[in-house]
Amino acid sequence: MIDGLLELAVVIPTFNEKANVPTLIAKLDQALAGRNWEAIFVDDDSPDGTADAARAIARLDKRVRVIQRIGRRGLSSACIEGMCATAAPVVAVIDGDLQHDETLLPAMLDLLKGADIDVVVGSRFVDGGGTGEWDRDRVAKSAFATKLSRRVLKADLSDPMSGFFMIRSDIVRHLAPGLSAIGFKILLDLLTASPQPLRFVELPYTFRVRTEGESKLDHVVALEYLIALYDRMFGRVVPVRFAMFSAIGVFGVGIHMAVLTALFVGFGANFLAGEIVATLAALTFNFFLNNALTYRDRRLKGWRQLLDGWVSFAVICAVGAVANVGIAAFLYEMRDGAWAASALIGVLVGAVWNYALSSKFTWGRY
Ligand SMILES: Nc1nc2c(ncn2[C@@H]2O[C@H](COP(=O)(O)OP(=O)(O)O)[C@@H](O)[C@H]2O)c(=O)[nH]1
Ligand SMILES: [Mg+2]
Repeated sequence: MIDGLLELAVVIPTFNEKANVPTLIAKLDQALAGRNWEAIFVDDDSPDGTADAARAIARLDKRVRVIQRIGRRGLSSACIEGMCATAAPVVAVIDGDLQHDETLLPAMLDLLKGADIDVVVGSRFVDGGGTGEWDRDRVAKSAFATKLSRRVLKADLSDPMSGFFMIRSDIVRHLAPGLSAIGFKILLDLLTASPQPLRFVELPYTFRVRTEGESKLDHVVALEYLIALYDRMFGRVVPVRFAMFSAIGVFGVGIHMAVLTALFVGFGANFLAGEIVATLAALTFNFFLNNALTYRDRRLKGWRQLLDGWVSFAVICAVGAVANVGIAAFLYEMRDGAWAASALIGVLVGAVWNYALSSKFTWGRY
Protein backbone atom coordinates (compact mmCIF):
# COMPACT_ATOMS: atom_id res chain seq x y z
CA MET A 1 0.00 0.00 0.00
CA ILE A 2 2.84 2.40 0.84
CA ASP A 3 3.93 2.57 -2.79
CA GLY A 4 0.40 3.10 -4.00
CA LEU A 5 -1.53 6.29 -4.53
CA LEU A 6 -1.64 9.06 -1.97
CA GLU A 7 -4.78 8.40 0.08
CA LEU A 8 -5.00 11.04 2.75
CA ALA A 9 -3.69 14.47 3.73
CA VAL A 10 -3.84 15.40 7.39
CA VAL A 11 -4.04 19.18 7.75
CA ILE A 12 -2.76 20.54 11.06
CA PRO A 13 -3.36 24.23 11.77
CA THR A 14 -0.85 25.45 14.33
CA PHE A 15 -0.02 28.51 16.33
CA ASN A 16 2.67 28.13 18.99
CA GLU A 17 2.55 24.33 19.13
CA LYS A 18 6.28 23.63 18.82
CA ALA A 19 6.40 21.15 21.69
CA ASN A 20 3.55 19.10 20.22
CA VAL A 21 4.90 18.69 16.68
CA PRO A 22 7.18 15.64 17.08
CA THR A 23 4.67 13.78 19.25
CA LEU A 24 1.87 14.38 16.79
CA ILE A 25 3.89 13.07 13.85
CA ALA A 26 4.85 9.98 15.84
CA LYS A 27 1.21 9.40 16.72
CA LEU A 28 0.08 9.84 13.11
CA ASP A 29 2.80 7.46 11.98
CA GLN A 30 1.48 4.86 14.36
CA ALA A 31 -2.22 5.41 13.74
CA LEU A 32 -1.88 5.47 9.96
CA ALA A 33 0.56 2.59 9.57
CA GLY A 34 0.07 0.91 6.21
CA ARG A 35 -1.76 3.92 4.73
CA ASN A 36 -0.39 6.35 2.21
CA TRP A 37 -0.67 9.75 3.88
CA GLU A 38 0.94 13.13 4.19
CA ALA A 39 0.76 15.74 6.94
CA ILE A 40 0.50 19.46 6.15
CA PHE A 41 1.25 21.90 8.94
CA VAL A 42 -0.31 25.29 8.31
CA ASP A 43 1.48 27.61 10.69
CA ASP A 44 0.76 31.31 11.05
CA ASP A 45 4.40 32.23 11.59
CA SER A 46 4.33 31.19 15.25
CA PRO A 47 6.88 33.10 17.32
CA ASP A 48 7.87 29.88 19.12
CA GLY A 49 9.25 28.38 15.90
CA THR A 50 6.59 25.72 15.26
CA ALA A 51 7.26 25.88 11.51
CA ASP A 52 10.99 25.25 12.05
CA ALA A 53 10.22 22.29 14.28
CA ALA A 54 7.98 20.83 11.56
CA ARG A 55 10.57 21.49 8.84
CA ALA A 56 13.25 19.75 10.91
CA ILE A 57 11.14 16.60 10.73
CA ALA A 58 10.12 17.20 7.12
CA ARG A 59 13.75 17.06 6.01
CA LEU A 60 13.86 13.44 7.11
CA ASP A 61 10.28 12.47 6.42
CA LYS A 62 8.87 13.40 3.01
CA ARG A 63 5.33 12.82 4.22
CA VAL A 64 5.57 16.01 6.25
CA ARG A 65 5.05 19.44 4.66
CA VAL A 66 4.82 22.96 6.00
CA ILE A 67 2.91 26.02 4.87
CA GLN A 68 4.14 29.07 6.75
CA ARG A 69 1.79 32.01 6.41
CA ILE A 70 3.19 35.48 7.01
CA GLY A 71 1.19 38.37 8.42
CA ARG A 72 -2.05 36.44 8.72
CA ARG A 73 -3.96 34.72 11.47
CA GLY A 74 -7.05 32.57 11.42
CA LEU A 75 -7.86 28.96 12.05
CA SER A 76 -10.49 28.61 9.30
CA SER A 77 -8.43 30.19 6.56
CA ALA A 78 -5.42 28.10 7.62
CA CYS A 79 -7.47 24.90 7.30
CA ILE A 80 -8.79 25.90 3.89
CA GLU A 81 -5.33 26.63 2.55
CA GLY A 82 -4.01 23.36 3.88
CA MET A 83 -6.90 21.39 2.40
CA CYS A 84 -6.38 23.02 -1.00
CA ALA A 85 -2.64 22.29 -0.97
CA THR A 86 -2.78 18.54 -1.48
CA ALA A 87 -3.31 16.04 -4.28
CA ALA A 88 -4.82 13.52 -1.88
CA PRO A 89 -8.47 12.67 -2.57
CA VAL A 90 -9.35 12.86 1.11
CA VAL A 91 -8.32 15.43 3.75
CA ALA A 92 -8.57 15.43 7.51
CA VAL A 93 -8.27 18.40 9.83
CA ILE A 94 -6.87 17.77 13.27
CA ASP A 95 -5.65 20.14 16.00
CA GLY A 96 -1.91 20.32 16.55
CA ASP A 97 -2.19 20.08 20.34
CA LEU A 98 -3.00 16.34 20.62
CA GLN A 99 -6.50 17.02 21.96
CA HIS A 100 -8.11 15.13 19.08
CA ASP A 101 -7.95 11.37 18.85
CA GLU A 102 -5.81 10.48 15.83
CA THR A 103 -6.53 6.75 16.26
CA LEU A 104 -9.92 7.50 14.68
CA LEU A 105 -8.33 8.45 11.34
CA PRO A 106 -8.21 4.96 9.72
CA ALA A 107 -11.88 4.32 10.52
CA MET A 108 -12.77 7.73 9.11
CA LEU A 109 -10.83 6.99 5.95
CA ASP A 110 -12.52 3.61 5.49
CA LEU A 111 -15.93 5.22 5.83
CA LEU A 112 -15.10 7.76 3.13
CA LYS A 113 -14.01 4.99 0.81
CA GLY A 114 -17.60 3.89 0.71
CA ALA A 115 -19.40 5.85 -1.99
CA ASP A 116 -22.21 7.49 -0.09
CA ILE A 117 -20.50 9.62 2.55
CA ASP A 118 -18.97 13.09 2.14
CA VAL A 119 -17.79 13.96 5.64
CA VAL A 120 -16.88 12.01 8.76
CA VAL A 121 -16.98 14.11 11.91
CA GLY A 122 -15.24 13.34 15.18
CA SER A 123 -17.92 14.09 17.75
CA ARG A 124 -17.68 14.75 21.47
CA PHE A 125 -21.44 14.56 21.84
CA VAL A 126 -22.54 11.18 20.49
CA ASP A 127 -22.59 8.08 22.67
CA GLY A 128 -19.05 7.09 23.51
CA GLY A 129 -17.64 10.59 23.02
CA GLY A 130 -16.85 13.18 25.65
CA THR A 131 -15.40 16.53 26.50
CA GLY A 132 -12.84 15.08 28.89
CA GLU A 133 -11.88 17.38 31.72
CA TRP A 134 -13.62 20.55 30.68
CA ASP A 135 -14.92 22.72 33.47
CA ARG A 136 -18.64 23.43 33.70
CA ASP A 137 -18.30 26.92 32.32
CA ARG A 138 -16.69 25.69 29.13
CA VAL A 139 -19.22 22.87 28.72
CA ALA A 140 -22.05 25.39 29.05
CA LYS A 141 -20.50 27.80 26.53
CA SER A 142 -19.86 25.03 24.08
CA ALA A 143 -23.42 23.70 24.46
CA PHE A 144 -24.81 27.18 23.78
CA ALA A 145 -22.67 27.67 20.69
CA THR A 146 -23.63 24.20 19.45
CA LYS A 147 -27.32 24.94 19.86
CA LEU A 148 -27.01 28.21 18.01
CA SER A 149 -25.11 26.68 15.14
CA ARG A 150 -27.59 23.82 14.80
CA ARG A 151 -30.30 26.42 14.25
CA VAL A 152 -28.36 27.91 11.37
CA LEU A 153 -27.31 24.58 10.02
CA LYS A 154 -30.67 22.84 10.03
CA ALA A 155 -28.85 19.50 10.15
CA ASP A 156 -28.96 16.90 12.82
CA LEU A 157 -25.28 16.99 13.62
CA SER A 158 -24.38 16.55 17.29
CA ASP A 159 -21.07 18.40 17.13
CA PRO A 160 -21.04 20.97 14.30
CA MET A 161 -18.34 22.89 16.17
CA SER A 162 -15.94 19.99 15.95
CA GLY A 163 -12.50 20.85 14.67
CA PHE A 164 -11.78 17.21 13.89
CA PHE A 165 -13.17 15.77 10.67
CA MET A 166 -12.36 14.17 7.35
CA ILE A 167 -13.82 15.15 3.98
CA ARG A 168 -13.39 14.52 0.26
CA SER A 169 -10.97 17.13 -1.02
CA ASP A 170 -12.83 17.80 -4.28
CA ILE A 171 -15.80 18.97 -2.19
CA VAL A 172 -13.56 21.42 -0.33
CA ARG A 173 -12.09 22.80 -3.53
CA HIS A 174 -15.55 23.16 -4.95
CA LEU A 175 -16.89 25.00 -1.88
CA ALA A 176 -13.77 27.05 -1.12
CA PRO A 177 -14.71 30.18 -3.10
CA GLY A 178 -17.98 30.47 -1.14
CA LEU A 179 -16.53 29.94 2.33
CA SER A 180 -16.52 32.86 4.72
CA ALA A 181 -13.14 31.73 6.17
CA ILE A 182 -13.71 33.89 9.22
CA GLY A 183 -13.14 32.63 12.72
CA PHE A 184 -12.49 29.08 13.72
CA LYS A 185 -15.43 26.88 12.78
CA ILE A 186 -14.40 25.53 9.44
CA LEU A 187 -16.67 22.47 9.54
CA LEU A 188 -19.72 24.65 10.12
CA ASP A 189 -18.60 26.86 7.28
CA LEU A 190 -18.27 23.92 4.89
CA LEU A 191 -21.60 22.38 5.85
CA THR A 192 -23.52 25.61 5.49
CA ALA A 193 -21.81 26.59 2.24
CA SER A 194 -22.83 23.42 0.44
CA PRO A 195 -25.88 23.83 -1.81
CA GLN A 196 -26.92 20.23 -1.28
CA PRO A 197 -26.64 18.85 2.25
CA LEU A 198 -23.38 16.97 2.75
CA ARG A 199 -23.83 13.35 3.78
CA PHE A 200 -22.12 12.83 7.10
CA VAL A 201 -21.36 10.23 9.74
CA GLU A 202 -20.24 10.98 13.27
CA LEU A 203 -17.71 8.93 15.19
CA PRO A 204 -17.32 9.40 18.93
CA TYR A 205 -14.08 10.45 20.57
CA THR A 206 -13.03 11.98 23.86
CA PHE A 207 -11.43 15.40 23.78
CA ARG A 208 -8.04 15.07 25.45
CA VAL A 209 -6.46 17.44 27.91
CA ARG A 210 -3.82 19.75 26.50
CA THR A 211 -0.45 19.10 28.11
CA GLU A 212 1.82 21.45 26.13
CA GLY A 213 1.25 25.03 25.01
CA GLU A 214 -1.94 26.96 25.59
CA SER A 215 -5.41 27.45 24.06
CA LYS A 216 -5.85 30.34 21.63
CA LEU A 217 -9.60 30.47 21.93
CA ASP A 218 -10.26 33.68 23.83
CA HIS A 219 -13.25 35.99 24.03
CA VAL A 220 -12.55 37.64 20.72
CA VAL A 221 -12.72 34.22 19.14
CA ALA A 222 -16.21 33.83 20.60
CA LEU A 223 -17.08 37.10 18.89
CA GLU A 224 -15.64 35.75 15.66
CA TYR A 225 -17.95 32.81 15.97
CA LEU A 226 -20.99 35.09 16.12
CA ILE A 227 -19.57 36.98 13.16
CA ALA A 228 -19.28 33.76 11.18
CA LEU A 229 -22.93 32.96 11.94
CA TYR A 230 -23.98 36.49 10.95
CA ASP A 231 -22.05 36.10 7.74
CA ARG A 232 -23.85 32.88 6.93
CA MET A 233 -27.27 34.42 7.53
CA PHE A 234 -27.00 38.01 6.28
CA GLY A 235 -23.54 38.23 4.75
CA ARG A 236 -24.86 38.29 1.21
CA VAL A 237 -26.98 41.37 1.90
CA VAL A 238 -24.53 43.38 3.99
CA PRO A 239 -20.96 42.04 4.06
CA VAL A 240 -19.83 41.30 7.58
CA ARG A 241 -16.84 43.60 7.52
CA PHE A 242 -18.88 46.52 6.30
CA ALA A 243 -21.50 45.84 9.01
CA MET A 244 -18.79 45.87 11.69
CA PHE A 245 -17.11 48.93 10.23
CA SER A 246 -20.43 50.79 10.24
CA ALA A 247 -21.38 49.67 13.75
CA ILE A 248 -18.02 50.91 15.00
CA GLY A 249 -18.63 54.15 13.08
CA VAL A 250 -21.90 54.64 14.95
CA PHE A 251 -20.02 54.12 18.23
CA GLY A 252 -17.54 56.72 17.00
CA VAL A 253 -20.37 59.25 16.66
CA GLY A 254 -21.23 58.55 20.30
CA ILE A 255 -17.62 59.17 21.33
CA HIS A 256 -17.54 62.36 19.29
CA MET A 257 -20.66 63.74 20.97
CA ALA A 258 -19.50 62.70 24.44
CA VAL A 259 -16.10 64.38 24.05
CA LEU A 260 -17.63 67.49 22.50
CA THR A 261 -20.22 67.76 25.28
CA ALA A 262 -17.56 67.34 27.95
CA LEU A 263 -15.31 70.02 26.44
CA PHE A 264 -17.87 72.51 25.17
CA VAL A 265 -20.56 72.23 27.83
CA GLY A 266 -18.50 70.88 30.72
CA PHE A 267 -15.30 72.92 30.39
CA GLY A 268 -16.66 75.84 28.35
CA ALA A 269 -14.09 75.26 25.61
CA ASN A 270 -14.28 77.01 22.25
CA PHE A 271 -16.64 75.10 19.89
CA LEU A 272 -14.13 74.74 17.09
CA ALA A 273 -11.43 73.46 19.44
CA GLY A 274 -13.95 71.04 20.96
CA GLU A 275 -14.92 69.80 17.50
CA ILE A 276 -11.31 69.20 16.54
CA VAL A 277 -10.52 67.25 19.69
CA ALA A 278 -13.79 65.27 19.44
CA THR A 279 -13.12 64.41 15.79
CA LEU A 280 -9.59 63.20 16.58
CA ALA A 281 -10.87 61.18 19.54
CA ALA A 282 -13.59 59.50 17.46
CA LEU A 283 -11.17 58.86 14.62
CA THR A 284 -8.60 57.29 16.92
CA PHE A 285 -11.23 55.20 18.67
CA ASN A 286 -12.56 53.95 15.33
CA PHE A 287 -9.10 53.19 14.07
CA PHE A 288 -8.12 51.05 17.05
CA LEU A 289 -11.46 49.24 17.27
CA ASN A 290 -11.43 48.42 13.57
CA ASN A 291 -7.85 47.26 13.94
CA ALA A 292 -8.77 44.97 16.83
CA LEU A 293 -12.06 43.62 15.46
CA THR A 294 -12.94 44.32 11.83
CA TYR A 295 -9.41 43.67 10.59
CA ARG A 296 -8.29 41.34 13.35
CA ASP A 297 -6.85 38.95 10.78
CA ARG A 298 -4.67 41.71 9.29
CA ARG A 299 -4.06 43.60 12.51
CA LEU A 300 -1.44 46.34 12.40
CA LYS A 301 1.15 45.96 15.12
CA GLY A 302 4.03 48.00 16.48
CA TRP A 303 4.47 51.76 16.49
CA ARG A 304 5.46 52.16 12.88
CA GLN A 305 2.54 50.20 11.38
CA LEU A 306 0.04 51.74 13.78
CA LEU A 307 1.19 55.28 13.08
CA ASP A 308 1.19 54.73 9.31
CA GLY A 309 -2.23 53.13 9.58
CA TRP A 310 -3.64 55.92 11.70
CA VAL A 311 -2.42 58.61 9.32
CA SER A 312 -3.80 56.87 6.23
CA PHE A 313 -7.09 56.25 8.05
CA ALA A 314 -7.30 59.94 9.03
CA VAL A 315 -6.65 61.09 5.45
CA ILE A 316 -9.19 58.66 4.00
CA CYS A 317 -11.85 59.68 6.54
CA ALA A 318 -11.18 63.37 5.91
CA VAL A 319 -11.83 62.88 2.20
CA GLY A 320 -14.85 60.73 3.14
CA ALA A 321 -16.23 63.59 5.23
CA VAL A 322 -15.84 66.05 2.35
CA ALA A 323 -17.60 63.60 0.01
CA ASN A 324 -20.33 63.09 2.60
CA VAL A 325 -21.03 66.82 2.96
CA GLY A 326 -20.64 67.49 -0.78
CA ILE A 327 -23.10 64.81 -1.83
CA ALA A 328 -25.60 65.75 0.86
CA ALA A 329 -25.45 69.41 -0.19
CA PHE A 330 -25.84 68.49 -3.87
CA LEU A 331 -28.87 66.28 -3.19
CA TYR A 332 -30.39 68.91 -0.94
CA GLU A 333 -30.09 71.47 -3.75
CA MET A 334 -31.60 69.10 -6.27
CA ARG A 335 -34.47 67.85 -4.17
CA ASP A 336 -35.32 71.00 -2.42
CA GLY A 337 -36.09 70.34 1.23
CA ALA A 338 -35.37 66.61 1.51
CA TRP A 339 -32.75 67.37 4.15
CA ALA A 340 -32.84 64.15 6.17
CA ALA A 341 -32.69 61.86 3.15
CA SER A 342 -29.91 63.96 1.63
CA ALA A 343 -27.90 63.79 4.85
CA LEU A 344 -28.39 60.02 5.19
CA ILE A 345 -27.29 59.33 1.64
CA GLY A 346 -24.25 61.55 2.30
CA VAL A 347 -23.42 59.49 5.38
CA LEU A 348 -23.83 56.24 3.45
CA VAL A 349 -21.57 57.37 0.62
CA GLY A 350 -19.00 58.56 3.17
CA ALA A 351 -19.14 55.23 5.00
CA VAL A 352 -18.71 53.18 1.84
CA TRP A 353 -15.81 55.39 0.78
CA ASN A 354 -14.09 55.12 4.17
CA TYR A 355 -14.62 51.37 4.22
CA ALA A 356 -13.49 50.69 0.68
CA LEU A 357 -10.35 52.81 0.86
CA SER A 358 -9.28 51.91 4.38
CA SER A 359 -9.64 48.18 3.69
CA LYS A 360 -7.29 48.65 0.76
CA PHE A 361 -4.83 51.26 1.98
CA THR A 362 -4.91 51.10 5.79
CA TRP A 363 -5.31 47.37 6.32
CA GLY A 364 -4.34 46.01 2.94
CA ARG A 365 -0.67 46.82 2.83
CA TYR A 366 1.16 44.43 5.10
N1 LIG B 1 -2.72 28.38 11.72
C1 LIG B 1 -3.41 28.73 12.83
N2 LIG B 1 -3.68 27.80 13.77
C2 LIG B 1 -4.37 28.18 14.87
C3 LIG B 1 -4.81 29.52 15.09
N3 LIG B 1 -5.47 29.57 16.27
C4 LIG B 1 -5.42 28.33 16.79
N4 LIG B 1 -4.74 27.48 15.96
C5 LIG B 1 -4.49 26.03 16.12
O1 LIG B 1 -5.75 25.39 16.09
C6 LIG B 1 -5.77 24.30 16.99
C7 LIG B 1 -6.90 24.47 18.01
O2 LIG B 1 -6.66 25.63 18.79
P1 LIG B 1 -6.76 25.62 20.37
O3 LIG B 1 -6.27 26.94 20.83
O4 LIG B 1 -6.14 24.40 20.93
O5 LIG B 1 -8.33 25.56 20.58
P2 LIG B 1 -9.11 24.79 21.75
O6 LIG B 1 -8.63 23.36 21.73
O7 LIG B 1 -10.55 24.92 21.41
O8 LIG B 1 -8.69 25.50 23.01
C8 LIG B 1 -4.38 24.24 17.60
O9 LIG B 1 -3.60 23.34 16.85
C9 LIG B 1 -3.89 25.66 17.45
O10 LIG B 1 -2.48 25.72 17.41
C10 LIG B 1 -4.51 30.47 14.05
O11 LIG B 1 -4.87 31.64 14.13
N5 LIG B 1 -3.83 30.03 12.96
MG1 LIG C 1 -6.85 22.69 21.73
